[in-house]
Amino acid sequence: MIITAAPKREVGSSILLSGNEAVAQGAVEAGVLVAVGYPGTPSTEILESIADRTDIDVRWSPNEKVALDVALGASLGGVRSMATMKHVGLNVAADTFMTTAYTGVGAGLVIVVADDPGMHSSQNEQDTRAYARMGCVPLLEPTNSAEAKAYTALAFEISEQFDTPVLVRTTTRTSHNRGLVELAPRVEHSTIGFTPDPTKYVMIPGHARRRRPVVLERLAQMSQYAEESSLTEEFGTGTDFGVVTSGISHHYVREVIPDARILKLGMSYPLPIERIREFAASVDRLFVVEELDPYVENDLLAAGIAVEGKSLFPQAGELNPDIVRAGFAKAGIVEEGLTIVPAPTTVTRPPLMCPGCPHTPPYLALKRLGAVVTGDIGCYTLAALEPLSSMDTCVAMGSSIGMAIGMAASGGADGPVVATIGDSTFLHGGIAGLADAVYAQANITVLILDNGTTAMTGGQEHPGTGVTLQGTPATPVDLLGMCKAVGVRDIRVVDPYDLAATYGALEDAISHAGPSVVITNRPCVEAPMKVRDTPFKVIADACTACQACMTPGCPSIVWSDELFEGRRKVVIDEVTCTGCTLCVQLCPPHAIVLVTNEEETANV
Ligand SMILES: Cc1ncc(C[n+]2csc(CCOP(=O)(O)OP(=O)(O)O)c2C)c(N)n1
Repeated sequence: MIITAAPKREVGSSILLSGNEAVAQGAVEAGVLVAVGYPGTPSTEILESIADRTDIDVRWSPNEKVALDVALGASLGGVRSMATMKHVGLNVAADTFMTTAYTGVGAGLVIVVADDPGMHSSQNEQDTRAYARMGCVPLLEPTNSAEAKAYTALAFEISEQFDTPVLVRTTTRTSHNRGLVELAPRVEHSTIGFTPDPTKYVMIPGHARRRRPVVLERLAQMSQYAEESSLTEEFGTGTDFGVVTSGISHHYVREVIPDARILKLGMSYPLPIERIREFAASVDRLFVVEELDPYVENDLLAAGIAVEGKSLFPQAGELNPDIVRAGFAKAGIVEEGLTIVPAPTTVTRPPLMCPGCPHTPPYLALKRLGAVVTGDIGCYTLAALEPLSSMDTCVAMGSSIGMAIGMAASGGADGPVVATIGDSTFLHGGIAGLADAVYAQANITVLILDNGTTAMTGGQEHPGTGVTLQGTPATPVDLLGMCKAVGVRDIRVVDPYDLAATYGALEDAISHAGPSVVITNRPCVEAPMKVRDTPFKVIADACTACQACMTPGCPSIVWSDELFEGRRKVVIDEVTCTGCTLCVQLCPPHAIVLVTNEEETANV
């Protein structure tokens, strides 16, 4: 975990908190005792911001389903509990989620899901409100940090009042924006204990059939709650037009048309449909501004309420004030106006692996070996981009191994099939795939890139790291032992900084009939500790400008102004060079030496 300067939290004070910190604060004040999740942008900081609390059990789980299982178990055990994840995490937890609606809860159970419209750091964009409807689970949507705190605390109350899990949906802007939040004292909720009730908690078909009407009856009660709740708020005046909003869209509308008549939905499932009908009747035209799917819009149309929405405001991507203004201009409500969101003035740079990243050498080797690479999600996904260009697929966490099995079975791959997967992702969703590779005796190699952390999301702990989110030492999962236990017979562990050894290990593994595994074992250079060794430099006179050192795409190596036979020589940025030696190993004229080498002569 990377600890950022935590704001001081004194009861009664108002402090700036991000939406994520505010969600955590709401849970703290509501007396949460177990808070669990799996990292994923934009949700990660929720748990990290309360990891230092000794009165709350704050944990990373290996994946979102396990997190929700843990939170549900704790809730049934009688303590308020919370599970956090990004939107795609709810796909992983969906199996538990859908039936949690049937079991109901013990003490309050809140599931916080952070959507990522615009896919700033996600493999897709999806609207968590669809899950609320599918599961008949209420969903609250804060628009800012103050509401993120208040709604999260309220969600625990709703959960207990209606015996249901409650979803809190944030989006990137509500998760990451900062706003003033007034801090209240924590209200302790000691355990109410576990009350065994197999008809409620053992979802065999006979019991589940009896719970289904309970779920629907509860939904009707919650609809009534939504109609009466102060979570629905009205702003502005006028009868020409009205706007139904939720989440961050609410602020965009107010920014574009400050005095617009607005009905803001704090609870967007179930909808306060009669309240909206009343609002609609009081205006000549009704608009819905919502991010992602036409979820409210379709419900209103189904209820016979005339409304305009996605014909004006896009369904794909994030909204912003300019896009909202353009929609209202198209509708003839406002003039096309000045740009509110200024165009970025930063230089765009392609994403690259870090200098010294231990993921780089294996992909150089895989490229040379002509492998068809089914990749996975993590920092190493950058290998799909130039100059490594050595990943062929990446779909969802843990998919690499199953896809490799299928690719090999298809016979369509023009080269050996290799699945590449990080340690966190392997523990998240890769183990079952590896078991299947053994079961199917698939002719594939699985490359587990063990850098000892969940680097992509900022360096979080996982069951293989030997330490918990709260800093307690833990027994690390033995990846090698696990592969053996699953039944893999051909396993190699290799230091990825040794390019020849890495190439050799992969070449041997590929030539093995049946499933094989290669594990690389260098820690991430950025987290949990910054790994820095003596940097290297280029002896300009010895450089033949062959560009071999450029092939890994190391950001520390840049072109110099000096030419050799018309090609540009290179220099190394000594400040960012980590001393990994990869370029040294690639340099034919041995022109790269340690900066401490006084002689300025090649030493390799
Ligand atoms: C279902 C799901 N949960 C979480 C994420 C966010 N996420 C992307 S990659 C990743 C894990 C990366 O860790 P690892 O596999 O160890 O690779 P590294 O980044 O360390 O190289 C996470 C948590 C996601 N994309 N999908």
